[in-house]
Amino acid sequence: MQKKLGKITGVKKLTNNLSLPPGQFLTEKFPALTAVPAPIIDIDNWHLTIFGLVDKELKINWNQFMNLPQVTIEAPFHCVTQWSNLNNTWTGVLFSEINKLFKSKPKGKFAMIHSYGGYTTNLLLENLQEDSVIFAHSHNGKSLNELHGGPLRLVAPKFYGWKSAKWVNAIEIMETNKPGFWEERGYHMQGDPWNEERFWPDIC
Ligand SMILES: Nc1nc2c(c(=O)[nH]1)N[C@H]1C(S)=C(S)[C@@H](COP(=O)(O)O)O[C@H]1N2
Ligand SMILES: [Mo]
Repeated sequence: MQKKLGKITGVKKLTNNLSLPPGQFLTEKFPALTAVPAPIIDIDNWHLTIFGLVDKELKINWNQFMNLPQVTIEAPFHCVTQWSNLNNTWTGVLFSEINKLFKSKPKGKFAMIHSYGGYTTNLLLENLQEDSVIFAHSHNGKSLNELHGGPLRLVAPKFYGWKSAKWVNAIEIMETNKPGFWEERGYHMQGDPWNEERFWPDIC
């Protein structure tokens, strides 16, 4: 794996790192959770594809990704199963940076994140564009291991952990908001921990 990094542009700190959303408890642990076994990914064939409602489909390989401007963010992580870990740093490329490489069509308001192995999760495009949303290859200064989503995962710290898709391989820009893997099984379409958006409103 080539480890040449693009220019590191600084450390961002999220506000409210030090408080816990309602119904969460604090842990120092970071359990690895996966709905399906971790996929085996060959870095030489790895791609991040942006498709759907875009002017032109974009396919980035590992070296191209690593040469994009890099940042480290400090962010909390809140799992819907109620554990929160507040002290994490993630290094990688902000979605807003990747967004400079393609143009979504005006009707494209939603995104589906697709992972190697078949996992999916949906987010509003405007939420992906927030400056806390990072495609991370490192956690607390070390390369992500395969259980935590290596080589690359999404981290969307303002949402419950299931939105932070591990092993990402594509971003689909969509006109309508479609449910991903857990959203189809009853998890909330938005997943804001500060509003306790855990499950579909009618089954809470
Ligand atoms: N591809 C994929 N990404 C995933 C999951 C998964 O099952 N598959 N689980 C999600 C859930 S529910 C959580 S809480 C976080 C956990 O991240 P971790 O395993 O690194 O702790 O990953 C999320 N991303
Ligand atoms: Mo989770």
